[in-house]
Amino acid sequence: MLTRIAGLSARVRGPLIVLAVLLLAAAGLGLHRVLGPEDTAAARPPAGPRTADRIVPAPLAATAGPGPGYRLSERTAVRVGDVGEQGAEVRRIAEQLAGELRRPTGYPFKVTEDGPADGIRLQLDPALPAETGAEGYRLTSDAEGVRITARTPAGLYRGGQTLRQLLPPRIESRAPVADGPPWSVAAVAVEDRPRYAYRGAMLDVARHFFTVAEVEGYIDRLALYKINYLHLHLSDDQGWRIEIPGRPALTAVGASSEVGGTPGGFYTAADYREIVRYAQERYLTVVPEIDLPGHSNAILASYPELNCTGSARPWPYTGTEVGFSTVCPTGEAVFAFTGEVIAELARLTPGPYLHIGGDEVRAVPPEAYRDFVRRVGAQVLAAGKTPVGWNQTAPAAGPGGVGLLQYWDGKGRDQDVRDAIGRGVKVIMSPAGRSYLDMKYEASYPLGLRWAGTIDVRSAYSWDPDTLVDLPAGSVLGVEAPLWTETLDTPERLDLMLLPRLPALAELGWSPEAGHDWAGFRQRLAEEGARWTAAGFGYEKRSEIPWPAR
Ligand code: TNX
Repeated sequence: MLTRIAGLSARVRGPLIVLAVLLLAAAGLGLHRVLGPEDTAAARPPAGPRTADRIVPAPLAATAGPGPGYRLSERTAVRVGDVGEQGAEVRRIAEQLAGELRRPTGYPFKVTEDGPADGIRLQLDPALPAETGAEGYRLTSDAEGVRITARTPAGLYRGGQTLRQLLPPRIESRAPVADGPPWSVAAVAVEDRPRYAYRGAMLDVARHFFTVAEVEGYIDRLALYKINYLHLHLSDDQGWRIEIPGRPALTAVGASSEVGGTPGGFYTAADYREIVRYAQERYLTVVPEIDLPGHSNAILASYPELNCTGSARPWPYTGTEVGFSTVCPTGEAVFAFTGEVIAELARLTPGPYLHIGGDEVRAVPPEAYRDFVRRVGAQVLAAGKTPVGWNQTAPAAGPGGVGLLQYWDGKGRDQDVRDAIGRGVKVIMSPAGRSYLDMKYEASYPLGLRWAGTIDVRSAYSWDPDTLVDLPAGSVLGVEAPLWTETLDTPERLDLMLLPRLPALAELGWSPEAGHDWAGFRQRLAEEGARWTAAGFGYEKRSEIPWPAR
C-alpha cells in the first residue's frame, strides 16, 4: 500500500493520497491523517505527526506508511550503527542532530553505537544504489523508530534535516518547550536526492558587513533547505572584508566603511576559518568572491598605485552606484596583488571554487578585459582552485580560464555563454529577475531594489533552471540565490528578503522538475512559518501564502 507523492503533479497527487487514506482506513490499518483542513485552520499550533507531504524542498518520493509512526521519548537514543572508516564524522552528525533535538524536548538523546532497538538510527550503506549519489538518503519511520541511510555522511546530514521537518514546528525552538506537543514523526518512507549538484545562496558582506555570528545565522537558514554552497561577496566599491597578509591597508582603509557611511568591518583569517568550519558542519561549501577588475574602489582606496584610469571615487564611497571603478587591467602591480589575494583565499578555503567576479566593468575595452580575466583565472587554477565568474567573463571561460559561469543578466550575451559551454564550461543559474533576493516583492515594498523587476514568491518559484535560458542540455550545474545588501543593513532585514523566497529557490535546485507545483508548494511553505517563528527567524508574511491562523 504505497503512494508515491513527489514526482506527480498536484492534480494526480491529491486524489491518490485521498484514495490511499480511504483504502488504508477500510483495511483497518489505522493510518495517521495525511493532510486535513484542521492542519491549516487550527487555532492552536499543530500537535500531531507531520507527514512527508510537508517536506521542503519536496523529496524525490515519499510514501505514507501504515501505523502510528514514531514518538520521541526520554528513551530515544541516536544510534550510529556499524560506523566503519567514516565513523567519527557519522558520530559528529549524530551528536549535532541530538543537540538540535535536545533543546526543545529536554530528552537526553544519547548517541550510541548499539543500544535499544527503538530510536533514531543513522547508517552509512555503500550498497545503496549508485544514483543515490553523494547527498541522497533514505528515511523510514514506523513505531520502532526512524532510520536514515545514505552512501555518505553528507546524505545522512541531509536526511537529518528532513527528520527535523517531519517533527512539529516547535522542534526548531532554541529553548525548552514547556507543554510541548507529542514529538511524533509520521510513518513514512522517503527516498531522496537532489536534482542539481550546486544549490547556492550568496551574501553580500561588502555593501553592508555582517559579523561571523550573523553569517552563521544565515547558514542555519540555508542548511534547513539543503543548500550546499555559500557564496560570500567579500569585496566591492564600498568595502573590502578579509584580512590578507602583507596587505594591511585593505583592512585598515578598505574595510573601514560600508553603504551609508557606517563603520564596516572585516574577517580575520580565524574568523573566515570559523565561517568555513560552521558551514562545513552543515555540509555547505564556502565560495569566496573577490570582484575584479571592477567593483574595486575599496582596493583602489587602499592601494592607489593599482589604479591607472583614474576611476576611483573619494574614500569612503558610501553610495550604491555600480560600474565606475577598475583596477589597472594591464598593470604588473595588479597581478602581484591578485596573486597574493588568491593564494591566501586558496589557503583558507577548502572548497573547489574561487569567484573572481568580472561583472559590470565599463572602463575597460573588451580585449583588455578578456586578457585580464584569463590571467587572473590562470592564477586561481595555479592555486589549485576552479575560477568562477559572472556571465560577463564568458569570453574568458574555457580550458585554462574561468571554469564555471554564474548567469545573472544575459543582456544579449547568451551566445557568449553558449560558446563558453561549447568549450566545456558549466553554468550556475542566478537570473536576476527570478533569483535576486534583494529585489522587492512588489513595487511598494520598503526594502530592496527594483532594477530587475519585482519578485514575489510565486515568480521566484515558477521557472525551470534548465530551460529559462536557451542553453545546451546538461550545461546547468545548479542554481544560486544572491542577496545583495545595498538596502539591507541588519540580520532582521536579511530575513525579510530571504524568507519565504529562499525555500522556493531551494526547491528548484533540489526537487524533480516533474513535481513542481505552485499550489502544493504554497501549502507546504505555509507550514514553515511556525517553524521560523519557533527558531526565532523573521519572515515576510506575504499574502500569497496561506499562513495558518494562530
Ligand atoms: C548587480 S549581480 C550587481 C551587484 C548589485 C546588484 C544589486 C552583479 C554581478 N552585479 O553589484 O549589488 O545588481 O541587485
